[in-house]
Amino acid sequence: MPAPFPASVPAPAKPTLYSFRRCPYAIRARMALSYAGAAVDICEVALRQKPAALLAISPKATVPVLQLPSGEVIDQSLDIMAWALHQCDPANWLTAGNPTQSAQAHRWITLNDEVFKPLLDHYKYPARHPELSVTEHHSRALDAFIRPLDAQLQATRYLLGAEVSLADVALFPFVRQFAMVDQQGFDALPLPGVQAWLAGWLGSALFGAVMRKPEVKATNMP
Ligand SMILES: N[C@@H](CCC(=O)N[C@@H](CS)C(=O)NCC(=O)O)C(=O)O
Repeated sequence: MPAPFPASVPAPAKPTLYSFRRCPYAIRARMALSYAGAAVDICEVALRQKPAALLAISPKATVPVLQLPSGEVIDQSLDIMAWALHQCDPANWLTAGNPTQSAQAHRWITLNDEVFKPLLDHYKYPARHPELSVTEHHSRALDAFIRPLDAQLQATRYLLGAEVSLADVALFPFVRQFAMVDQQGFDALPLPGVQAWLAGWLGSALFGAVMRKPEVKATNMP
């Protein structure tokens, strides 16, 4: 639930998104905000040195966090996506009016966030999880998530059918990370549905726009 500002933090004139460029949660939030045409200032955060303003409005200190002029703080990526799509959803990513599709989207997102994300972290950082080999971590992520995803994406172009939905946008940044751990190995796997779907997202104008590097501010070097 959006929380009101602590009294000491002034509300910004424009919505401000505290973000980290490569973070999959932040990517999904920026995708939805950009698609919705929401005018947002992006504040790129160094995760090792988070700004005091972010810590003041969201002590849990994860990104993304959206700070609104109204005095609300939205500090979960899915809530930021929902906020954006309630402003404007021209292609009906929310599948409004279709409860079956909404339930399917919810199931995919839960599987991603609660099952796949921990397995992805184990695969990315096997030294922190030495109970299994990297190959075993890879297999677990494949079996629990990537293969079911591939089966769906061989059957339908997007996760819920012929059209893009919230689920596609919420999931692909995590699959991107999985692929990037061993790109050649990923490309060689028999996953035509996931590979084509991921390539489509990575080549999209929307993704290109949200991954643009933040401008480096000019300094007064002598
Ligand atoms: N449930 C949160 C998770 C966000 C999250 O874990 N973000 C990571 C970056 S990818 C983070 O900020 N971690 C805190 C840190 O690294 O200090 C959401 O959906 O927004």
